[in-house]
This record gives sequence, C-alpha cells and structure tokens, in this order.
Amino acid sequence: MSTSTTESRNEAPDRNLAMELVRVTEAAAMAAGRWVGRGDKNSGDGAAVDAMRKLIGTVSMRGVVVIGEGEKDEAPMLFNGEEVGNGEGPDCDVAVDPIDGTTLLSKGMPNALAVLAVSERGAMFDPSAVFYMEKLAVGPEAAGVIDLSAPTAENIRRVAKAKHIDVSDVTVCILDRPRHEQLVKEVREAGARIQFISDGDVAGAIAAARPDSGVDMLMGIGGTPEGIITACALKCLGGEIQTRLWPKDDDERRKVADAGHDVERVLSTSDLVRGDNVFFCATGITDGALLKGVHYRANRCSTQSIVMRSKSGTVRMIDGSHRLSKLREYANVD
Ligand code: VTB
Ligand code: MG
Ligand code: MG
Repeated sequence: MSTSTTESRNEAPDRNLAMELVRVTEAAAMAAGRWVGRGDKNSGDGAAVDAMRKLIGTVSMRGVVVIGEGEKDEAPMLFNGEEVGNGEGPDCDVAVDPIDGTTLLSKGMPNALAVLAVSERGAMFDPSAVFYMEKLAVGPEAAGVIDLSAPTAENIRRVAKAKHIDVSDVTVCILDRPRHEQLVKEVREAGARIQFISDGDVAGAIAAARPDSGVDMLMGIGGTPEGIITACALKCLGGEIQTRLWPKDDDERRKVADAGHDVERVLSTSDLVRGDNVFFCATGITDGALLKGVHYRANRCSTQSIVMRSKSGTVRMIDGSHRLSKLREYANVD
C-alpha cells in the first residue's frame, strides 16, 4: 500500500461526499422507476440494487455495507460486509435501501424511496441480530421531550406541548399491521389522529421531522435496518428517534443475547448512529409528500432527491433531469 493511501485512511468523510451520493440514489430510483405498478417487486428491487451497486463503486470512499436490508425482505442484496466505493478516501459505514417500499413500487403507491446513508466507520449499530424494532420518532421541535418507556398518551401530550398544538391536532404515522392493534387503540384513546402507511416507515419518520408534512410523530414496530437509516436522517434534520429491539421469536431472543444486546434498553439516535459525520440521501421513486417520483418525458426523465449532512445541518432538495440515452450506460433504463 502506498504512503498516500495509508495517510488518506484517517480522513473523515467530507462535504463533497453528499453530492456524490445523490447520483447513487438517483440511479437506483431511475432503474426502479421502470417497475412502478408492474406487480413485480423483486425485479424492481433487483434493478435498483444493480444500479446502486454500479454507481456506489464510483463514490470516493472505502465503504463497508453495514445495513444491507436484503436479508429481511429476501431481496437481492448489497450484502452486509460488502466493500463499496472506489477504494480511496475515508473509511465509512454504509447503509443502503435501494427501495424502501418494494410493495409501494409494485403497486404504484406513494412514497417508495431509494435511500443511502453514510457515516464514519464503526458508527452504525449492527442490526443483524433482530429484524424488528419498536420506534418513536419526532422532528426537531419535539426532540428531547419523548420517552419510549413512557405511555403512548404521555408521549403524544409531550409532542403536542412542544409543538404548541392540541393533542387532537397531533397526527401519528403508523405502519398498518395487526401487531399495532394495541398501539392504535392507545393513540385513539389519547385523542390523536393516525395516518396509516402500508410500507415505508423511513419516509414516515422523515415526514414527522419535516414542516408541513401533516405528520407529527412516527410510532410502532418496523424493520431494524430502516430504524438505523431513519436515525441517520433524523440526525441530519435535528430530530430524534428512540427504539427498542423487538425479537420476533425465541431464536431471535437468543441471537440478541448472544450479541450482548439488552432487549429492554432504549436505544437513542446516537446509539443507532454515533458521531456527527452522517450523510443521508434519498430519491423518490413514486410520488410522495416528501419527494416527487421518477417522471418520464421524451428522451428525458426527472428525479427529486433530498441530501443532508449532520455536521452542517444542510438539507438540499435536488431536482435532476436525465437524458435517457445516456442512462442506458449505467442504469439499465430503456
Ligand atoms: C418497515 C417499512 C418497510 O418493512 O420497516 C416494514 O419501512 C416492517 O416490516 O418499507 P413488515 O413489512 O414485515 O411489517 C417494510 O415494509 C419493507 O421493508
Ligand atoms: Mg428495500
Ligand atoms: Mg426497506
């Protein structure tokens, strides 16, 4: 290894990385965009993974995939432990979800996203022991007031107070799943409103942290990889997520214990992603409240992305216009 390579190993991920990451989620979204509403989530996911893998290889970093997600949804992977990036520049942890919401994609429903998050090496929580976690996520106004150990009604009251609204004005975003029957009851008894989503709790949590989204908090049990990706996004937005591992059976309970985790422990945003050098990037695949999806015109297609960096707190919305003839070279779009 040359001296310059050794020296650059100590570099922290810098501001330029944010712009490089957009290309990666744009490529994934454009490849997936061709599968919107076609009822074939695996082919869509495969196209997004391939496109993401190709483009991520051009990013200036020595990345290791810590959050690959494929295992949970039996999707084609950018697998955990895979080295990504061009092999130069800073050592990074990488979290990918080439499509969060493959069912949303296959049915042409709102809020399917291509997502990528990057931090310094070793900063992200290893999600491999358990598929699901309980989540409570809020935006900057309510950061610091929530407590996952407190009753649902208490958290709703605290969020209402922090946002200077009535409890009856609070909207809680919840994945529509039978496992949330009790939670839904508690939210309704508290007097708050609910926005159910069928998939895509990363977008749901980001909505809670964005002004004018109509969502004030996200609650419920969702994927662990998505929880860590959400922590990356909320660190950039100044919001907060609290989580608790939710083993689905005895086998997972054993795995959690073997990994030295405490299932009772509330994990904070910083337990899920340490430090303040976190990048988050997402591109819309289908239209949603957060981002427009991929739209096609004669020989062009358009994308919309959000790119954020925790150190600076910058949030950028990036509109891309892409020449389809050029895309065939890297994203298998035609
Ligand atoms: C959520 C959601 C994902 O999985 O994490 C959810 O964000 C939870 O798992 O989009 P189940 O679907 O098994 O309840 C997704 O829906 C798919 O990855
Ligand atoms: Mg996915
Ligand atoms: Mg997902």
